[in-house]
Amino acid sequence: MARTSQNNSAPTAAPLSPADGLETSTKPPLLYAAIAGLLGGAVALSIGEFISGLSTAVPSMVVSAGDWVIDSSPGAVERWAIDTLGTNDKPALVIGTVIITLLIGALTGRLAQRDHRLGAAVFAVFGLLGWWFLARNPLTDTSVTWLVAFIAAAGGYAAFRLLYAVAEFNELQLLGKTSSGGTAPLETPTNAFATRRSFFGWGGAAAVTAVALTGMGRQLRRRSRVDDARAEIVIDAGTDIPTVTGDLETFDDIEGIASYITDSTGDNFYRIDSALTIPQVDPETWSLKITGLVDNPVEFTLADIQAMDLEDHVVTISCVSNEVGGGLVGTALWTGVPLTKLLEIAGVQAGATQFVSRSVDGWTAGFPPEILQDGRTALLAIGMNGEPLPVRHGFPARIIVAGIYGYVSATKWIDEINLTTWEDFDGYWIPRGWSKKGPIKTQSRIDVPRSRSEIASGTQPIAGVAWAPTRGISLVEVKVDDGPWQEATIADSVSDETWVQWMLEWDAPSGDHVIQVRATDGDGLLQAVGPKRVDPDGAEGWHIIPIRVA
Ligand SMILES: Nc1nc2c(c(=O)[nH]1)N[C@H]1C(S)=C(S)[C@@H](COP(=O)(O)O)O[C@H]1N2
Ligand SMILES: [Mo]
Repeated sequence: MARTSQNNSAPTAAPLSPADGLETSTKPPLLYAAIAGLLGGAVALSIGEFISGLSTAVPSMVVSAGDWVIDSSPGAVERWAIDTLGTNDKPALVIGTVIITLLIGALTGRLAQRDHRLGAAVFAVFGLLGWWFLARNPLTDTSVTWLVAFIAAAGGYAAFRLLYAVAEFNELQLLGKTSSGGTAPLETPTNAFATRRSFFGWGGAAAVTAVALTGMGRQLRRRSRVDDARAEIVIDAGTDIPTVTGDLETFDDIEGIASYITDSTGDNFYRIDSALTIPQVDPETWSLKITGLVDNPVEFTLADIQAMDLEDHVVTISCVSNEVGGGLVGTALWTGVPLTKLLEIAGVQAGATQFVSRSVDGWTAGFPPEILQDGRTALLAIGMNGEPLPVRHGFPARIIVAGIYGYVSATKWIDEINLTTWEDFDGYWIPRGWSKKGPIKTQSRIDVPRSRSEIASGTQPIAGVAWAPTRGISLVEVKVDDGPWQEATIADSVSDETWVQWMLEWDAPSGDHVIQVRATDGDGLLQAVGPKRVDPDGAEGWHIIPIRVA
């Protein structure tokens, strides 16, 4: 298709820029080639999204790629991302993955200008990567990964080739050549845009297809398949939730204080996990295996668990990443089977020095089983505040162990308990720079008045919560400006495994003030003044807030 200098003098050659070399004369301009590649990439991704909407056995390729980024980034980077991007780190990851794919698509267009085989090669690599991201995702049914990746890559490549061919054809026309290569100079100077407009028609169609497939996939996925099944499960919490029944004196009436039992509907109860999409576990087919250093490896269905003697315990759980004064802590009535009971059935061997739990999506946590001997609450929980576990909190079953942080114990969507040795295994967060043992540190928090708020002068409550499960809280003290530490009143709590609400009445004088709180645990140990950052084993420090009294 080489253009000769004679051809070059034809009037129709005018729209071509001088930069177009002899060999590249009928190749689409870079912009068009890049758009073709970008849209091909978009179509490929959207096919993956659509298929993942059709089947729970196929997670989204984009999300799986994001999972890989999370899994392979050092803990510090993941922490940094969570800190800087806040709870937006997950959408940001997904958007980042999409943008990178689109950019690579655009580059593919550029490569294809040189040699079509390069374009095909990039889509082949895309397919391979897509396959690999899917295959390493524990939620994937691996028998279909090849097919999904192939369909996505092939569909994307087909879209790319189509658009590229349209762009190429347009260039031929601009050159006054037929697609068969013959020269047929046009009588009127060709309007380059009019000739190229068909490309935008096809390109628009590809874009609409990609958006529609993605939208349908997301819609299908959103229709959470387990919500209906969950609604049918009744949690027979033998105990009524304290305070709902009014059998406990709490400070729930103080406006702005964290209520003694945290609302677990909606998103009021904090949620922390590494899952880009919340695992949807079918309770009908779910089972929990106990494996490793046990005499009788066992497997329980949900019906097996429900048929056991269930216990109810109010327990405060907290995240090791909770900053001083932070909200990554909550209290609920948990219903479930004591872990000791399950371990008894499995017959734990003497050499077992680590209790590892694993979720359906491959997340893991481990703690020394010897801590269970002090009688603390440790459950395979299936109920939260009298309802089946909310899907975001681990439906159908999770671990709750009083007194240790979530990252070493509280596995949601659990499907395996493995008894092993302390040395033989590290849970998910350990190689990412977090301490292997995670006892919850004593913390206290001022909820009322809000930090940096302005309140009226006169008698005002200073109030909040303090927790040190399983040691309990024996004293909470408040200090205003340079005044003395004053003892706050502590509300009722059901046990030392929960937080306590505390309150101090304050005769607030006008002006700017600083309020501090500190707690002493049930062992008589004063909360550490720190300050210490959250990693590697939990923040330390007294909560201090500035406020203004009008
Ligand atoms: N499967 C799974 N379980 C998990 C996690 C996770 O990332 N994946 N995160 C843990 C952490 S770090 C905490 S603090 C608690 C939080 O439980 P919640 O989201 O129900 O409040 O869940 C734990 N269980
Ligand atoms: Mo956590």
